[in-house]
Amino acid sequence: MDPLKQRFYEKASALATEMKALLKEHGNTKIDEVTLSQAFGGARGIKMMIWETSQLDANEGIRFRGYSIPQLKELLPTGPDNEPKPEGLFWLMLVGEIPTAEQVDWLTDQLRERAHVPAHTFTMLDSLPVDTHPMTQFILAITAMQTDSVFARRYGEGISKADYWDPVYEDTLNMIARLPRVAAYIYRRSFHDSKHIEPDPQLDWAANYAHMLGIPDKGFQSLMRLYLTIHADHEGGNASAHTAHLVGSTLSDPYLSFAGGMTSLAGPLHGLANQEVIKWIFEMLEELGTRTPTKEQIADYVNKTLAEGKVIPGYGHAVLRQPDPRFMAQKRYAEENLADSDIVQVVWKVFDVVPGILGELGKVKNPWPNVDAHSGAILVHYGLTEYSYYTVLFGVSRALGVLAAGCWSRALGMPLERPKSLTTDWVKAFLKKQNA
Ligand code: HAX
Repeated sequence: MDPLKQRFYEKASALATEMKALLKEHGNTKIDEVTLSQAFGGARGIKMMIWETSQLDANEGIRFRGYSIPQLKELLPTGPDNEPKPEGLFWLMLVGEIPTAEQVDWLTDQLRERAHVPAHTFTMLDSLPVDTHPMTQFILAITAMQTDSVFARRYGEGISKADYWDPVYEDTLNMIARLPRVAAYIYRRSFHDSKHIEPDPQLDWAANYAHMLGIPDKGFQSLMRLYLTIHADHEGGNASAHTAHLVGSTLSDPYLSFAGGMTSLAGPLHGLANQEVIKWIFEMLEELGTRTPTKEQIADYVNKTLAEGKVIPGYGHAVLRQPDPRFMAQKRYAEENLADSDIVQVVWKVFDVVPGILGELGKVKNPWPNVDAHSGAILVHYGLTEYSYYTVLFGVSRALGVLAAGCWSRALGMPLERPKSLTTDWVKAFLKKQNA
């Protein structure tokens, strides 16, 4: 057994035993109450799922296995540039331990060895209209690779429940290894006349993805290490993670459950917001006829967007109530590396203007920027201007979290997810009875 798999098995076996004892003793303990507003309002805040890899605090933001993003920057093994390698975060999320540089190097090698994408995936992609949205291509490519699912094969052969975690681990590593290749292929066929770039075996996972996208700048490799780390996980309740979790609970294999998660990420209220932000900024600059708008001009444009009944993309969050630390991490990166960029400065001015305006509306619970408010401007700076591609980058990163969490779900024997739905008539009858 490989060293990561061995460690995961030890950790998961211990927690599975602990979980059984905990449920035996405290299984009927109430941890929440549900209001009608929550039932009608997108299940906000209801505690109903176990997700080991990360947890979100409304004010502090995300913590991966207890570590904040600034702590990860200090603790995780880095590339030559001082940005953490996402492989290290995956290790941390999977086994709850900060890996050594040697362990991360081992994982990078593993991913390199497992990176072969079945040829029919590319044939399938090439059969699609070239202007198919990159997220649609990404979802189809993940689904096409499902032919290689070790879990699906072993389930078909008849596997014991106790062993589900093993082929799920194999699918997880294989998929993480393959996604950059597939994602880069989609980018090059969509925007660079299918001039594909072979992987570079000298590079780590994130830098190799940057290389295959065709942006040779070392700064872009560095950005990709940061980007693919900070987008990896945001506890279990967000739409993409929750969808992957739900689909996986049916014992659909990791390819299908991850593809399901990506269909959620492709929505504009979720991951697609990263393309919407830069689209909104470009449209604003075009309408104003300048690349250096004043704060007053931006405020007028924000008010116009709101008056048209639209949301300001990149602002607001279902859980967070402070500027997203993932936004702040990107701002820190931009301040250190590209403070002179026009487009980055527009993002910072938008940050100065929007929270005040949204706050004055009185209904927006969180007027602060989320992760998607900053990423596009940095990508534009490095020449990745085709914003319809941005959510694919997010998806490659999100694989690290939801697939690690999927390993835990199968190792802990999590059952089919099946919450209860109600009709409005049921609610009315319930209230009538209450008030009788
Ligand atoms: N601009 C304008 N209005 C906003 C707003 C924004 N950025 N954020 C929230 N509101 C509005 C809501 O539309 C809602 O209005 P109505 O009552 O008229 O329907 C009201 O404020 C209350 O909403 P909320 O409780 O503060 O926010 P929700 O939990 O319902 O929604 C969203 C959270 C992220 C969906 C929301 O803030 C939004 O639409 N933001 C813009 C899109 C965006 O940036 N999405 C990415 C979020 C992060 C993420 O998942 N990234 O992948």
